[in-house]
Amino acid sequence: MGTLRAWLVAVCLCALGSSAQASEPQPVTYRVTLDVDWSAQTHPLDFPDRAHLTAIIGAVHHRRYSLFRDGDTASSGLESVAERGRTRLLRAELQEAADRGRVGSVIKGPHLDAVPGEIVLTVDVTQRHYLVSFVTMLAPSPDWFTGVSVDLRSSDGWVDRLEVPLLVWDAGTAGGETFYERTDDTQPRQSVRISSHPAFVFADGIKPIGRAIFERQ
Ligand SMILES: [Ca+2]
Repeated sequence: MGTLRAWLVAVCLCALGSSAQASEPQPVTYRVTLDVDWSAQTHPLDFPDRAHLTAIIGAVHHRRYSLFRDGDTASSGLESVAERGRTRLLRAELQEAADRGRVGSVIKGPHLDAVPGEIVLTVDVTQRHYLVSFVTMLAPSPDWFTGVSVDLRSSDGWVDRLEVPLLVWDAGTAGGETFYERTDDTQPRQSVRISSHPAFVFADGIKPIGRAIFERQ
């Protein structure tokens, strides 16, 4: 009897072992298309010359990391992207978060020289790092950016397709009421908010500058 019990325990341990192995993170790949329609036709108010989007930067991460969220205070890295389109500081922050296990991988993407236009990225998510966030500066602008932060899990696995609007956000780190104006840093730093600038708010609501489409490969 004792032998049988020992044998059963061994079988159970074995089963646990194989199930643990099966749940090891297996990357799932998404193609991400940023379909940017921002133009003088869609957003005529004060539409700036040489409007463009700076290089994409972001991360695949879990919920203990946040790149931007309504009401949060921008990190120095996000400030640097939103005001100058510079990614070096945010890359360092993402690396530190990666060292702590909160970020699985850093997302880097091209800039968009002129709008409207399209950017295509490929991102790999895992069971551990299932959130995707990235940002890019609206340029020129004081501290305005667009980006997304999405959860790609579904009730039974992974979503096949997800489409989210590219809203314009104000990082709350600099003043300025026009695309060309940037006043000193706001003190204290204000919250990250969806922009209420009239260039993006219409009678029927906020108009995004495009959409991001996630397609499982
Ligand atoms: Ca601002």
